[in-house]
Amino acid sequence: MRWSGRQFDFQFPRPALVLGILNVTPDSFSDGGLYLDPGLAVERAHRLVDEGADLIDVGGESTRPGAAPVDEVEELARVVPVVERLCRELKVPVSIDTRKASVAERCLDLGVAVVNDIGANRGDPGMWRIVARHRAGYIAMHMQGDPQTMQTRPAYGDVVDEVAAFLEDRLGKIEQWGVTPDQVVLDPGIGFGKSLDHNLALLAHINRFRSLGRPVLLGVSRKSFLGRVLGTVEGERLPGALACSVWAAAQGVQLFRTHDVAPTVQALRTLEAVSASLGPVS
Ligand code: HH2
Repeated sequence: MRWSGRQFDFQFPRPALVLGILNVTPDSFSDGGLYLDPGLAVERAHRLVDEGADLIDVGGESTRPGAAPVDEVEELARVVPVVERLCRELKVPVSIDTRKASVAERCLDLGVAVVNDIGANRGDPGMWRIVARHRAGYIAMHMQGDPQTMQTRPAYGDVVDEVAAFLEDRLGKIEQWGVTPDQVVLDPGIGFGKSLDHNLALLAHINRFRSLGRPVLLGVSRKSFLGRVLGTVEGERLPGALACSVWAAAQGVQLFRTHDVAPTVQALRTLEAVSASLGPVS
């Protein structure tokens, strides 16, 4: 299997890929307000690459539960100065975390390689047309509802079946708009319209998503469900996130989106070293 787009071509099997998170927002749940200054944001991205990030995922709109929506002008004002520099300076591909086709298009014009679309359940195919035209990578994530309301009363019959069926359906629709499967990564959207039990069930059955034939991405970094499992506050969720990531990597998940690049890379490389020794002992 491969994941390829305009400036990148990742062939699997290979060591798991790590996306370093860079939120240039005032209100992201973890790093909100830290990187509003483009200079600090660029510096942070360089640090994440030094720590082993394979891609940098830039976001200009928080999608934490209850976050206020941001208009296109504001989102562009936040991301463009940072994306412009990162596309020139970084050796790794840059991804833009946006639900807006217009923001994706502007960033693709600046050299971004991947669109991370947490709103893959949109009715508007404009995003897919743009991704197809630029031959960009595309991350399609499942979300029930929208960030304003998604945690009010998330409900499913069977969460694993429904999320898998949704992602399969998206894959088909995306293809109809000219995006080829090798451009696409699928993400069950941990924490997006899901209760604690829904998140745990998705993690427990994460290997189910591999049967869709595309690489799978997991985003658990610092999320509140970890706090509910352990009673930990936002700054203390790294061990829980690493446990989930190692579990998922052992089930075959290939991409991890994280604020904590160095520890995540170390955990994944350790797992991979152990896995490489499976088989008869000499
Ligand atoms: N989670 C967040 C944002 N974007 N994209 C994908 N593909 N998968 C995820 O799980 C995911 C995502 C939420 O985390 P964060 O960016 O840290 O927070 P905020 O939305 O508040 O900026």
